[in-house]
Amino acid sequence: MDVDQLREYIRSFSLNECPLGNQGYNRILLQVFGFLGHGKSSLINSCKYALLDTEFKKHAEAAANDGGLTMERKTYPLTGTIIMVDNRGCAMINAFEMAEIYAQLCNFVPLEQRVEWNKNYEDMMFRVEDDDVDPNFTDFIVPIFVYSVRKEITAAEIEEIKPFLKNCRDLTGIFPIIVLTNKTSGDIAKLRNIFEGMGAEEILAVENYTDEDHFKTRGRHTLFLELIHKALKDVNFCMKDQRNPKKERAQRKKFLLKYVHERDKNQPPSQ
Ligand SMILES: Nc1nc2c(ncn2[C@@H]2O[C@H](COP(=O)(O)OP(=O)(O)OP(=O)(O)O)[C@@H](O)[C@H]2O)c(=O)[nH]1
Ligand SMILES: [Mg+2]
Repeated sequence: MDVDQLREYIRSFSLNECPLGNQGYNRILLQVFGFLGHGKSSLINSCKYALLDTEFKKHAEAAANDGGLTMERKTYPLTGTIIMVDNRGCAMINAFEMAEIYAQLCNFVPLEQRVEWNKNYEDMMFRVEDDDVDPNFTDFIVPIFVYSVRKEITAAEIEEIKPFLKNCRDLTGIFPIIVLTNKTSGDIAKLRNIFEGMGAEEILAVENYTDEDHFKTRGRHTLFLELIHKALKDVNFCMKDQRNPKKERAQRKKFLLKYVHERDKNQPPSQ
């Protein structure tokens, strides 16, 4: 598909037209995850730029350095149905931050709110209970994992990313789409291999549109539209099967509480 066809496909995508209808979902959340400063916000800006094709505008604030700029979970609508979510990045994946990442993935962290780390089991349980008051089970979640080619991936990171990707798959039914940013600034082939080795099915290498360089080309626009298109193909594939949004939410809740419980069991008691 060329740029115009991709754009048209994305703009006209409707959950109602999926093989078995919308099955109770009313929007698609493209949830963007990744470590601090790897280009999550810039990816969202790039997707908006490629889709809207007006002047380049920074919708999501991108950091001037590596500093953990995005602290809130913010939404950026691409169309009436498709929304990108800028999740809070983490400095180093550890059990505490990881639980929060899962809470964001599973949609138990309210959108447009600051994300706090370091919750204990009780905090997490209360959060989930609060969410039960007005549960959201109408979002179809597609995970996207961002990693910058500029950063040297470590063996420890690989050990942490691998189970995360698999859990994302189990929780959403979709293996996260990998987006390698800064593609001209490192060994892209090596990183691609590493992610393939972790089971990744779709890997896209991009050079995000940034304040410094937002020179638009057909190839660059196409890649961002292809990313959204791939996500929609995943949605379409999953929607061929009978799904139950309420049951899925219950499963995510069980996973989250079990995860936090296991984590706290392995922590030394606090002083
Ligand atoms: N050259 C180039 N710079 C990029 C690319 N992606 C991001 N950047 C730059 O890298 C810096 C960090 O990017 P952000 O988009 O803020 O990263 P983030 O993952 O949202 O960061 P946090 O919200 O802090 O976790 C910014 O200065 C961006 O302009 C890319 O693909 N190429
Ligand atoms: Mg950000």
